[in-house]
Amino acid sequence: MTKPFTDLQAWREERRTQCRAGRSLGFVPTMGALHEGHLSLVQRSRSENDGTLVSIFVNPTQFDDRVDYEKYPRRVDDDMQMLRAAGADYVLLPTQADLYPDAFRYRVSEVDHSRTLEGAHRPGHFDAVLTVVLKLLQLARAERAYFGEKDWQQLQLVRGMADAFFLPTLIVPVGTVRELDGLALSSRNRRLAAADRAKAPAFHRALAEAATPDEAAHVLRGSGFVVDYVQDVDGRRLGAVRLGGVRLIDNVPLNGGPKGPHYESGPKGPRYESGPEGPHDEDS
Ligand code: PAJ
Repeated sequence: MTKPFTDLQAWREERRTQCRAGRSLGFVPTMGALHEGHLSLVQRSRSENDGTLVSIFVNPTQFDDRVDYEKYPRRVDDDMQMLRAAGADYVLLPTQADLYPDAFRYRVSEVDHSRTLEGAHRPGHFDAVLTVVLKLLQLARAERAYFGEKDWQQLQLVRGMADAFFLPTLIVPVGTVRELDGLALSSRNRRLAAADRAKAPAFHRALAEAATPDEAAHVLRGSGFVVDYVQDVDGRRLGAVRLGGVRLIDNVPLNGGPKGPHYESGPKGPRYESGPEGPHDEDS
């Protein structure tokens, strides 16, 4: 059974009861408009914990563009149905007033890596992400929290915050789920016009196949992408592009980097880069 919580106090009471009973919890924070990528995090959490909590909250503070925030897909009924089918135990559905009693006067800042790549193009974005993730982690009181490698920089910053503040929750990375044509699953993909959707797989291909970041950017511009950046950092190639006003981000391991076994769920199903069948080293 999947139990929704709109009342934070009711959830905190529920979690206290679970803690007293010694039940472990895995937590998957999301902004909804769920797809197989999110569900792979739920699946991983279910395999490692007694219970799984998913939160759905479209966090206004992390959108630098008002239109992007307003256009962000909201489909809670569909999400609930998917979470029931995926076997999530609890769903936290906080309101903005619940999560921001301080009206965002209190924030977590990382002053170095958060200002590069995505952070350079979206000022304040990662402060807002870290702030809401800290709030959610405090409410969840989970043993483990699951974050996708799709948002590589976010994952690194969340791990850094957990270390810096001695948070008791282990941050677990989960590999990117892709369409069979290589496009990373994203809630924003639905906003791509048909012609742009047909072009979109070239993004992942260019990141994976070009010899250098410059070459990847050149190939992408030649195919009609607006390139925000392509950069190699610590054995990973990260990129952000825009196609018809829709912004896409992705990243791939560089040669020799950990790729993980591929998993195919069927002819039309998504492809997992690492897991759910892959080796799961919690500290990797
Ligand atoms: P959202 O974009 O909804 O993503 C929720 C989680 O799903 C993130 O950890 C993200 O990396 C993961 N995810 C998204 N697409 C994926 C894919 N194709 N394969 C694997 N994992 C994928 O990221 C956020 O929400 C927000 O910033 C949040 C952390 C919830 C804070 O507001």
